[in-house]
Amino acid sequence: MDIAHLHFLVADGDPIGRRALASTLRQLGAARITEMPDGHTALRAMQDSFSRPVDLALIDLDLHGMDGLELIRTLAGQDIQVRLIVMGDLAADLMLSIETMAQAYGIELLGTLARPVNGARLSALLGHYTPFKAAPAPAPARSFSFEEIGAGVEAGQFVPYYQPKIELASGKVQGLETFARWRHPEHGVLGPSAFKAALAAQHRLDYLDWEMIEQAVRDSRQFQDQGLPAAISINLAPTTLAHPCFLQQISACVERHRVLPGYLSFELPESAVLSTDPAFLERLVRLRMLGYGLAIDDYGTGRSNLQLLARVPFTELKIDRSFVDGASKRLALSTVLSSCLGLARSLDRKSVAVGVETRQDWDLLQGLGCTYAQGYHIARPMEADRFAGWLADWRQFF
Ligand code: G
Ligand code: MN
Repeated sequence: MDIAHLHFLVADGDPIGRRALASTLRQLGAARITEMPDGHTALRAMQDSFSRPVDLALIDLDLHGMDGLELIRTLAGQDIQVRLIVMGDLAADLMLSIETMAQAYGIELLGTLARPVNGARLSALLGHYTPFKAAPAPAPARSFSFEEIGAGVEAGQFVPYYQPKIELASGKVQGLETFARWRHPEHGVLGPSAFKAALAAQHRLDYLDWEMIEQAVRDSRQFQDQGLPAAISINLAPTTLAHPCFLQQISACVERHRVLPGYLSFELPESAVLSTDPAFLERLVRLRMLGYGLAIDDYGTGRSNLQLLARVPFTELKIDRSFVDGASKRLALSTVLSSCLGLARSLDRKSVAVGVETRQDWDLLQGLGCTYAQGYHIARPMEADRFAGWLADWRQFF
């Protein structure tokens, strides 16, 4: 990794340690290093709008004046964009909490370093450096009324996009997850943020869910006829599933398209399965008895506990993107991730990591024994008729 173009700040009260660290950085290729002896001068160096901004600050936790923790809080409060590496001699669990704290403040922490600083470890942390992206232009906040959305559904403008789900151990495509997209004649292809809230406000998420189920089951039949992987996961609003006619309707739908229930699985957000409503649980049990799969989506964002989770008849645990994206670089995330995977394993369910965007995260998941992965690293959601072509490309590599 070339670090010659980066501006480093080394903040350390101990002049000997500070000089040693600066010299290690120079050996690794750093050309511009500012050294500061305490928290206040370090803060000023990062606030300085006249000189070149600091890209990466290595700060000692134990700084005089303003210690490392206070410095992190102050940087967050002032919205200063800088990457940090924190140095200290604290126990691993405390370092982990500091990482978590910094992340919660919105400060990008590349990691923590024990003293004396080890050059190889420092070099590995520098490899995690990514420059700040220019803030993307905010999408025009266009929202549509329930009537406009309804007219779009009636006009057949809502279609499922499919994202492949891959078995990590073999690279095989196990199935596809369905995402609703609105092919708007003027505004292009729109995601759920354009229509979900308006449907939810009218308690009519089921209207769109059923539009997606119908098309997904039809596509599953088509994929089977073409010899393609055809297991499909469908995201459902809990109210869609809880509707008294759901089972009858889904049975009619799969019969009409000649698709076996084993090809379908329904995804429900973690918050929904927290329900202790016996009627809802009965519904889930019936679905499983009929052969459908059941996935807990966004796992890790809610507050389900092991006790409750063990009683829900789910087949797959889908781990929320917030614990997956960047886990290979962050100990705090990978710790949570690996505990989610352990939980799935101990309950004898499959695990799915969503939001896998990099090769590094893919490798980490493979090493941790995750069952399946989805994400931009593999494929973006695509239209049904692009799946066969994508699969042919994918199979060239596996
Ligand atoms: O949180 P939820 O699983 O509902 O998010 C689904 C959305 O995330 C979909 O619209 C899909 O297009 C998008 N998505 C799928 N894979 C990735 C990924 O690897 N990274 C990001 N940022 N989004 C993804
Ligand atoms: Mn999902």
